[in-house]
Amino acid sequence: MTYKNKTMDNFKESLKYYKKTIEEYLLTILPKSNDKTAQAMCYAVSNGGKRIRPALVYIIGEMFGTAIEKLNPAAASIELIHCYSLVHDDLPAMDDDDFRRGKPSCHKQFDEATAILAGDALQTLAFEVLSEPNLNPVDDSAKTKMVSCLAKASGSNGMVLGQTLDMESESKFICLDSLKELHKNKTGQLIKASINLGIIASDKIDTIAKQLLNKFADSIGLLFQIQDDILDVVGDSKTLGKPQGSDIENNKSTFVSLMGLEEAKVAAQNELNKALDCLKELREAGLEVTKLKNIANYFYYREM
Ligand code: GRG
Repeated sequence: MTYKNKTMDNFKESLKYYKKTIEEYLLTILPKSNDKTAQAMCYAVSNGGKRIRPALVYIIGEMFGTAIEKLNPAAASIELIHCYSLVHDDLPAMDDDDFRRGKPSCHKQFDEATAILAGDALQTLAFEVLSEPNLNPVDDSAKTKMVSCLAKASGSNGMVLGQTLDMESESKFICLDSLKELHKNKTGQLIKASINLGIIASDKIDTIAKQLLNKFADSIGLLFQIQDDILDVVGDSKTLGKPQGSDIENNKSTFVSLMGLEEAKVAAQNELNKALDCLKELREAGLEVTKLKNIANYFYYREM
């Protein structure tokens, strides 16, 4: 068995556990009512995502011995923001996608107005989960830091900025630096926030470790996006849950369109190496980083 297969098989078991954990928790906080928006919210969250952002929160928490109850609200909040962003991203006014995760996108299953409302309500639910004393057991100072971290990462200087830059760049040539800036915000900010939410939920993490974890987050965020662009060219539509080649069809600048496939693969490998270098330093400082190493490799080797 190759290193790739062995690593992926072992790590997929951990991912399954994190996925089950977050999905069970999400069921406890999603609305139970029968109105259309509530149903659309449940549909958008329960349609089979990989849950890699919650996994990052759990992995960081585990590294520092933090109880799962302290991590669940943070893990849920980031997944709720991610799901809202996908619902809105699929709308006709944005990316206009009929399918998400292999199933009709939210506005196709329901209707546009309901999908907009469901996205809005998923976003507010994320902040409710973080701020509600009955739901989030961390102390008030940590709650405030979590709300601030998530708001900044998802707002007009974070993911929304990334989406704005993406819309502005449609059918235009943009340079590699602009593309990196776009994805640092659109994809990278939530990945980084996942790590920082795990850090906030955990006690006694020194500044050097925080800096290294943030550097690691920057590299895996970029790696995730480069791999996404590579998969759009070499992936298989059934596995991806969306039509392969959609970026090219939509005339998007991607790492592959700007660098070519082979160079994009090299760039992905470089980001993986940078991420692994951060982990080496963390390991030398006495931290157990195996799962972070595995998730970085998972981002590199993923097929969906
Ligand atoms: C609408 C404000 C707003 C933002 C949308 C994240 C985003 C911004 C759009 C998603 C479009 C996209 C395909 C981005 C590329 C990388 C990415 C975030 C892929 C989807 O994330 P996964 O692979 O999805 O973690 P699953 O389905 O596993 O949850």
